[in-house]
Amino acid sequence: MLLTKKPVTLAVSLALSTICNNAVAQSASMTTSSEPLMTVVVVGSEPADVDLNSVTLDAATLLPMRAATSDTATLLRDVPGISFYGAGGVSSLPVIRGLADDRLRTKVDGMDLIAACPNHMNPALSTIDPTRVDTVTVYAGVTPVSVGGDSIGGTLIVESATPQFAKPGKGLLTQGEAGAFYRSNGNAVGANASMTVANEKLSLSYTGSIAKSDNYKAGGDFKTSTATGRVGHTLPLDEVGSTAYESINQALDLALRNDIHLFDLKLGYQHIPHENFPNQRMDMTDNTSSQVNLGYTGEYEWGVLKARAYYEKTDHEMDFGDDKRFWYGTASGGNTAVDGVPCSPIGPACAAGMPMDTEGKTTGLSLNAELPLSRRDFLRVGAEYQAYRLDDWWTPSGAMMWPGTFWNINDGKRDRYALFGEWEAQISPQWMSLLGIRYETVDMDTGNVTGYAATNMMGSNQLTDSTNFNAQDHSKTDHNLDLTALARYSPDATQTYELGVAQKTRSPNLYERYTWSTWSMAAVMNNFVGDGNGYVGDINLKPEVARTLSLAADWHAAGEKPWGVRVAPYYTFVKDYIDAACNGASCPDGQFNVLKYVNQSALLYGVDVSGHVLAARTHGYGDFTASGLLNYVRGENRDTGDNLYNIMPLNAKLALTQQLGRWSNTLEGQFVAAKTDVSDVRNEIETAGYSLFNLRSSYQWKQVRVDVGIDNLFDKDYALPLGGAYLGQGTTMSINPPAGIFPQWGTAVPGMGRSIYAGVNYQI
Ligand SMILES: [Cu+2]
Repeated sequence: MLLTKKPVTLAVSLALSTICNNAVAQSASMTTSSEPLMTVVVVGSEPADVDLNSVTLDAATLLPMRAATSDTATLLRDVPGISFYGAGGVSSLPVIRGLADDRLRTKVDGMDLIAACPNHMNPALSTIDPTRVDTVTVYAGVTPVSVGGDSIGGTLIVESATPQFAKPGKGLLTQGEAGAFYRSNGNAVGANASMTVANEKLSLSYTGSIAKSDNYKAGGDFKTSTATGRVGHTLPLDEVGSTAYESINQALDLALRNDIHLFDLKLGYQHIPHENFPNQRMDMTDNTSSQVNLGYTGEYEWGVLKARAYYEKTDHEMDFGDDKRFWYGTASGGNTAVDGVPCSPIGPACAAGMPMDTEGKTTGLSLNAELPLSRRDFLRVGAEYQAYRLDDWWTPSGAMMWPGTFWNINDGKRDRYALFGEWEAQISPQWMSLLGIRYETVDMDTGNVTGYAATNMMGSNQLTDSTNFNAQDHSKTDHNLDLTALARYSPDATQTYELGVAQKTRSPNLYERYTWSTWSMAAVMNNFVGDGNGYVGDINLKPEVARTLSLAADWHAAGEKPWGVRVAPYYTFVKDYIDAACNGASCPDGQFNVLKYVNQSALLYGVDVSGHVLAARTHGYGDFTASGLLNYVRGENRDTGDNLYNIMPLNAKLALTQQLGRWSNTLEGQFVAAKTDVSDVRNEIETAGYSLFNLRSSYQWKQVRVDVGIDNLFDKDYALPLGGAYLGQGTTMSINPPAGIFPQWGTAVPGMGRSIYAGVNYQI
């Protein structure tokens, strides 16, 4: 942890803990006889310094959420300043203070992983199952350069459990756990197991999990107006199409400890047989991620040395899932006529398949040292290298998509070389400072491309576009400089103030620079944000440079009755923010259009407020803690005056938690304002305000833990503010559907209706 030796902010973690229905008081009893499995949050301790620019969720906080979600990103749902772009069931994209996706740095067990898909269906957090996550640290404010790089927003650090070893003289350590869950909405089921065998020097662990779900149902009276069928049966009218998924994760961890040295080798393999996307024109029909991750930590007299080498390979396939194989409704062949009939041969009612393949390879090396220079000064220095290779090709499939293979990205290359230095000083008992500088070179290139055919048939412009693209020099080198300065003042045990300024830089990704086809059918397949539009890249895009001012103040109790309040305003100006502009002569309202990526300038500002208070301490009914969160963010394009896309409207959460011995019960309310500040250029859909209520309970008895809950207690029908456009049913290749056939097509994606869940976890 930076700036503090305490792993967790008391105030924030307590607020989170109570909202997350964490049995705070129990966490101390959940450590094992070997080395601690989880960080302990102790109620009533008074940290002299409070780390305001980061939040850490420990294993005890994360455990109750396993029953409620299979989507690792949503483990962050109670962290101030966080929201989510909706995507597939295990692939949501976290947003920190209005910035998401590649604008955030995400490290999974020290690996910088990159989504290898023109829709970013396989982002870094989707490569690890929630049941394997041991801690998550979120840097929402000014991010130290030692955990940043090639990003302009915050950083997410996700770690699986640290290796366990037997205690000296205690013989072999064997431990493990098994868990299972069921969620009523979508009939989601899952299970996980882990097993560790270790002596004092060697530790071997296996972790496996599976999670699967059918389509979920929306709340209330939501009905799709046309029951476009899926292969074999009609899609029920209250189902949200293309929301089913299945994910299987396995990992083998080997660790070797000798004196001051620790080596850890993690081998991971993920298989997603299918994951459908309600806001994309394609579904993931197969995805594998293979990972080899070797780490070294040495604790020397002069400091700590860490080294890491990793390799990750993604093989990704897309096509139309079952819900996207039929036409929208009766006008184009008819659902009624084909219901129950397999979509073969391809006829007037059925869409041809459109296979799309992506292969991504990431190789990374990092070396860094943490050096205590004196009792006052602490230095971190490091070097990082990351090489990324990407191929994205679409094989012929009939209709207009033939006779050859369409090369969307051919032999894409994106290499990063980084160096950083960071100096932390405890100037006085009250004052701390952090100064950092980071330099990165980003080298990008790609080969020549071809369309399906070397013609411009039916206005596709494939030949013209590819000829223009191939005539240009594709290689680009960016020199990026990040700077951070942070000061923290803690005048006494009840208050802390933090001020941070930073410059952060992100180079465009391969899709932003190198997608080349203006053909609407191809452009709509290049879309990270699920807004229904098509996107075209620009080789000459410049890196985004963000300058941020971030403040935070924390007041908390020093006495018997715990309470805490944290207020954190921020202001970020982004030079050369990569936004979108109309690609053609005009982009009419009320329909999807082809857009191109352009550098413009953007402004984001807002405030996160969080707090908690021990409301009552009763005899017989336990302790009652109230906690709350409020997030406000505003995003503006300063060149056009337009609003930025997918900015979460004002939202708040209030929770009341009862802690009674081994029982913990939480009633939570979530309140979201209407989204009316929408992006004009993208024809972003407005969404109505809504309130959701959730109930959660947990009970821990010896090694058994049970979590039950009801999400969306009143079965509210609501639209996801950041869920994008609903493209989950019917054929999706045409940029705009025939008018009037399927009114739900292109509206906002409905949120999940009531879901009752239960999970059990047994520790061996
Ligand atoms: Cu994909």
